[in-house]
Amino acid sequence: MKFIHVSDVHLGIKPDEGKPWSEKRAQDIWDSFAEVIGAAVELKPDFLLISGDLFHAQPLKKELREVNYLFSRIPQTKIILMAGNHDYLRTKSYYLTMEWEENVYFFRQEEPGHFDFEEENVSIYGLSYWHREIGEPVYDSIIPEDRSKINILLVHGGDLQHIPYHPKHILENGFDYIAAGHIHKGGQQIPGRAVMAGSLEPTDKNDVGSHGYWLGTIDKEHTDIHFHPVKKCEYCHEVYPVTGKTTNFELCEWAKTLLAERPGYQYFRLFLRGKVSPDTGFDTAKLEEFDRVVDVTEQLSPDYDYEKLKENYKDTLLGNYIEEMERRPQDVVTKKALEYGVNALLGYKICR
Ligand SMILES: [Mn+2]
Repeated sequence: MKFIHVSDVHLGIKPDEGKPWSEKRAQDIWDSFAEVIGAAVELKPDFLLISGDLFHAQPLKKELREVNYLFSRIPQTKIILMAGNHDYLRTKSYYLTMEWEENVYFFRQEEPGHFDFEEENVSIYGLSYWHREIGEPVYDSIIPEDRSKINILLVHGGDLQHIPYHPKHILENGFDYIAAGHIHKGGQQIPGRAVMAGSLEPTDKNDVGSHGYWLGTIDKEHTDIHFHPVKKCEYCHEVYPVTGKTTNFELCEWAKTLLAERPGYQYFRLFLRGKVSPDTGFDTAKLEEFDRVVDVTEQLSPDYDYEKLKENYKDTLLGNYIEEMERRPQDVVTKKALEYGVNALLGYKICR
């Protein structure tokens, strides 16, 4: 049996609000989902598993129509769908009144249920969120009815407020594959058996790394699963090591080179990191005007010459403070306390 596993598409989200490319990113998320459907047209998997948060919020009627149209393009594939914590069901949710294509199987209840597929010898278990949060570990206690089938559990959660679960435990209960979603950084939790799909695309500037969908084959004996990146957007965090000599021109050159060298789908958070004179600041607003620069953060600490300060401020509060701090065990806390204290006594604002 062949399947595509995808999660956390968050249709309807508008990432990087306020940035000139924000609208494009919103459209890209729809296009990426259409790309997954395109892959299904070509590869004809038996199942398309969508592990929750297909929508970023309650879907509009017209949004569901768009999705249903895409589903109609892959009649040979059965689509298994659930609502996650973002698009959780409520009585008036359009999810419930939607007239889905025949190939769509939607978990309507918060109580675990399952769909059986005789021809493929597959049972798929799951539920939909009816609440923003579910703290009980409900997945851990689901037992598949027939162990001779290929039993798959559609999962959305993994943190304390969203159905915490133990992949190993679930597999021991008799499941052959856990198709998980919710955590936006994906990966194989148990190789070939439990996969956190990750969000199809990053939805936040801190979702670094590759995003995409998973293509797998499974039978009772083995699974084979591969990640397929969708390259519409990848956030990268880049650090520039600044010194006392760094200039704004130099930083602009660096950013320009970075943007020219790296592929157009990469977007950047830039960090300026280093020890500089405590009154140094850089023109971060200028860098933030660059295309594909999401934001710029200064992580600067002052390059004090403590020996010199001690000499110049001997027998004053500042001199005594430095001496006292130097008598303490030199761990991270002491060093930070020394730096913050000196900042305060010299009248500088405290650096982050
Ligand atoms: Mn979620």
